[in-house]
Amino acid sequence: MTPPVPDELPTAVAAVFGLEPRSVRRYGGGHINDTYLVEGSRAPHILQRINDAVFTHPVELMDNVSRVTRHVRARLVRDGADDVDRRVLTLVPTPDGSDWHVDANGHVWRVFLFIGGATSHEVVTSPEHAYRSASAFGRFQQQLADYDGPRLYETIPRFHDTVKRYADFAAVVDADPCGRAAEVREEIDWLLGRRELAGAMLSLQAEGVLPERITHNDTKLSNVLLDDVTGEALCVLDLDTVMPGLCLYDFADLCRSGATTVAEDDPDASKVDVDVPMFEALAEGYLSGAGSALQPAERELLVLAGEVMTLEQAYRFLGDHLAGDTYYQTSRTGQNLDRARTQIALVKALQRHEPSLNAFVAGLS
Ligand code: ADP
Ligand code: GN1
Ligand code: MG
Repeated sequence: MTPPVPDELPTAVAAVFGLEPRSVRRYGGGHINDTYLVEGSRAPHILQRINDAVFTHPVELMDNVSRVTRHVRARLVRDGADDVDRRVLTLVPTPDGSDWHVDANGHVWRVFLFIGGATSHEVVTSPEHAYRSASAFGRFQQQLADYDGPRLYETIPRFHDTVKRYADFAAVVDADPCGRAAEVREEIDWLLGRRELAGAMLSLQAEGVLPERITHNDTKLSNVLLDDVTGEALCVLDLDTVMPGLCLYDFADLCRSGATTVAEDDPDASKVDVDVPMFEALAEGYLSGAGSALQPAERELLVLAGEVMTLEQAYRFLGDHLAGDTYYQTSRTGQNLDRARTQIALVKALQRHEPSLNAFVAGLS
């Protein structure tokens, strides 16, 4: 866990970036970084302290973000897009030209232009919303398909290595540092029984069926901004995990976060089911955005990928609950357990719906 940010520090750091802040307040619903909205005499900006307990090489991470945003910006300009500053994140450097600032305690901060008149939604509101968000992530895949710079750093090595996630989970169950395992034995046993499913994507990658690409890796629906007036999906956010990966992971996390009937931390997992119209809209949207970037084998595995990613998230949430809530930001006791339970219920629901969801995907052109 990173230490809390001292109250006066964000304002001081904003000044380092030359922002002349009048108001600096916490902003957004992310689980990882410390995010602030800075308002003052200049246009609003987003200020973030990178969570260096999660991202242990923040300068490499910033190098990735800089490369990726510049590449996407160049693509947008080349394609004649309007309003480019609202369609890609824009890093704002310090007056001496650095994309980041290191504070006295060694933590790394950065500033982006604030994209106004747009909202990142925690919960998907309509199939149209799902379609647009998914097509933005598909388009992001398409925009990065011709990136030919140096290989991006792996900002979290083996981030979507679900077999390692399984092993890490089994280890924390054994260690049980907070004595919480006995209360969640049923969930633990179910998760430990899913080893084969956990390895499904990695086996296909090892067999050469699934190619490595540059992917976002954290495509939950709150990581895209929708225009408040037109509803258009403007900009993909949260580029900290953009690195080499499988594009199926990107569809899968959309499915996990958007094709469900309840919020990620709903305390009543019995309400979880697949929201079929949302799933359909996500699949159509992602494929329309990614277009020719996807191979037939990738298209055929969308549903399985959704199951694996949701399972991975269940290992991570229940593992964090057992570890004492050290990774994800929480606002109440038991939140990570509730999150884990919704994920388990969603894996089961996706498996129940698998034949019809696969048939739907097969019917898409
Ligand atoms: P985390 O990694 O903690 O999820 P994010 O980078 O996703 O952090 O940012 C958290 C939230 O802040 C986003 O969900 C979004 O609401 C808001 N946000 C981030 N960057 C911008 C931006 N450039 N313009 C407007 N809102 C932003
Ligand atoms: C975290 O950063 P945020 O809140 O968008 C996490 C994702 C999880 C997600 C679950 C770097 O995403 O991997 O899927 O929470 N990001 C990181 O809500 O671990
Ligand atoms: Mg986020």
